[in-house]
Amino acid sequence: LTIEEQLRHALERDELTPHYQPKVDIATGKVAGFEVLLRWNSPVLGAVPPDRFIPIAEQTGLIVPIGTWVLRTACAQAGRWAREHGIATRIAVNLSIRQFYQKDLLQVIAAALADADLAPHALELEITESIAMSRVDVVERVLGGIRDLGVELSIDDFGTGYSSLAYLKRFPVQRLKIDRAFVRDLGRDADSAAIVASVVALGHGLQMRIVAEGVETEAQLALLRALGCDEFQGYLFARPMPAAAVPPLLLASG
Ligand code: G
Ligand code: G
Ligand code: G
Ligand code: NA
Ligand code: MN
Repeated sequence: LTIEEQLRHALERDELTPHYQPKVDIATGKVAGFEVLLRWNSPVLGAVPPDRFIPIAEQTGLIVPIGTWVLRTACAQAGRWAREHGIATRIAVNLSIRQFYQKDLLQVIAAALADADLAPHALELEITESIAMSRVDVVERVLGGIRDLGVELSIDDFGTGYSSLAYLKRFPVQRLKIDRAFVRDLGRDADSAAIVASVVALGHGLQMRIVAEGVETEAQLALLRALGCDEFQGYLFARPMPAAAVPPLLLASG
């Protein structure tokens, strides 16, 4: 049986689970938010990693219903955390380019927030540079609409695509996430430190916060702090975790 056939039934069979990975404010050490990362446990195929099934979901269009479900589930979860545990945090949901071209995307986002009773600024959407570089009229309508809802935006995997900051300046983006390839090579090659320093300088010049992803060592974190990054995410602090692990983590970390 193929991944595609199994994926078609994964939603209705309740095989998909969002996990949550903390983003930490480098200056205060406090958890600033969580990225939502999907996990698929298929009874037929076992645990299938997202870098295998997300591309198939994108090719087949299944990412549209799956993406809507992730958005609604994560918003509902954050709404419950707020009501039941007094947790005010930000959740970041990945948005693929297929969803970006979905005609009712803005209504889907607005309904997810309303049904979850979640404040718009508690939601962030992570888009890739390819989205930001798409047809300019669509980009301005959709990103402008997301901004008008009060939802935040970040550019994911920054530095791996073709966007220029001059172009990004026109979009209502609050954060840039430096791709983990640059973080991995920090301290190993001088070029990666130079790239991180440039992204920080230009991003800060555009009033954006800089998030480093894939941080695994104290040495990387020390370099990122010295280079002026604002937030980090990575195994050094925590791996993506099931929702039930989030309230205890926040209680323990103050
Ligand atoms: O969790 P992991 O680092 O293995 O994720 C691998 C890839 O899958 C990353 O590019 C991540 O952005 C993507 N991914 C994980 N969950 C989602 C999701 O809910 N929606 C989309 N569009 N991509 C996701
Ligand atoms: O699929 P839908 O009818 O919602 O698409 C809305 C518009 O966006 C259509 O004009 C369609 O051709 C266009 N579109 C859909 N997907 C893509 C894409 O991946 N890239 C670009 N550039 N346009 C797309
Ligand atoms: O493309 P995107 O940035 O959404 O991908 C995030 C992916 O990075 C997820 O699959 C997540 O599991 C993974 N990830 C998160 N932290 C680390 C880390 O410290 N090291 C590595 N190698 N991967 C990480
Ligand atoms: Na992401
Ligand atoms: Mn990324």
